[in-house]
Amino acid sequence: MKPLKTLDEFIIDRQHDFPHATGELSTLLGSIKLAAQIVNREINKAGLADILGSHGRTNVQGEEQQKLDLFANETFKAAMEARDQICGIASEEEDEIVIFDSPRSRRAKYVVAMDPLDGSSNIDVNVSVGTIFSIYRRLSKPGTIPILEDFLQPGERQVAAGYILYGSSTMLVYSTGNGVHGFTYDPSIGVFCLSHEQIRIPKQGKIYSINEGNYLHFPEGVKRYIKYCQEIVPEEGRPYTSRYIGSLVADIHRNLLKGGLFLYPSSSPYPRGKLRLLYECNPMAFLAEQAGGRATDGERRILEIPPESLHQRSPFFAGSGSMVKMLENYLFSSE
Ligand code: P6P
Repeated sequence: MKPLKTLDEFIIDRQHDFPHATGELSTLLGSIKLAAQIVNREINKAGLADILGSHGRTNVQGEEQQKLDLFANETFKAAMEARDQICGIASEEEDEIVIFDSPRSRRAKYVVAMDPLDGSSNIDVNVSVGTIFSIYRRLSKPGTIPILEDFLQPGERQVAAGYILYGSSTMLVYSTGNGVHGFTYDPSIGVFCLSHEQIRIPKQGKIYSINEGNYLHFPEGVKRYIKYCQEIVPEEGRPYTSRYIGSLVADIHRNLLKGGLFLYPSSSPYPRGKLRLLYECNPMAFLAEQAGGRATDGERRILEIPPESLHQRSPFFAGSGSMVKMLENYLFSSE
């Protein structure tokens, strides 16, 4: 039997990878783990408790807020604020940055961008949903309150990023820049156990993930790539398989493990793409690259895009390196 290692033990082990680590990042990851356990419990009983359905308000995205969206947002905020390791948060559910103004929080050196419950429209039909988080060192001086610029950093400056997938089992997957590691939650003992150490995405996959309902709106290069995936070329493993859950964390997680390419292009409904740069594209791009894959907006490496606003959107293509390369050939070719 493989030795059992919990998330806490792994974080402490890996903390020694950072000679100057003072434990703050480890404590912050611990608060995210705690919030994930609480949100997981609510999601698992959502079908029973009166917590399903819309809250009757819309968020800054103009999307109807589900009750669990707000529960998850408040839970992650409270858990992270309590540990005094971050001075503020940007959240999909918050119009502006949330400042933690206690003397201890002001001294904290990290900020977090998060999507507290991504894919929440799937909750009512029991499809996997997820939490996505992205951690940066603040640029402003400790001892002051955070400023917008602390959050508008390119993704390559992330200190850590990860997601929690509330699926058939609940998993926490994260990277601090030394590979991607996955932990599966055992609710009977209340711990996340190391189950996927050093996740590496296959260089070439046979899965493409895209909402083909928007096909008519896609850029020509994307349309040609989709046709490439569908061509019958058995010696190259084509046609590929189309797999699209409509929940970013679930689609990315499957492709990380099996290989594949996730595509959310710009389209007329979403001229700059649908996915948000700060708390969806950047953390997922960080993980894809840390697992040996790639992530682009079709022109630039996602992690190099300089953010201009908290909730800006971006076209997003991420996954197996060879598949991203093939897509780029179609995006850059003119015929
Ligand atoms: P569409 C969920 O609403 C989400 O933000 C992501 O989780 C998911 O990848 C995407 O939108 C799905 O969008 O337009 O295909 O329903």
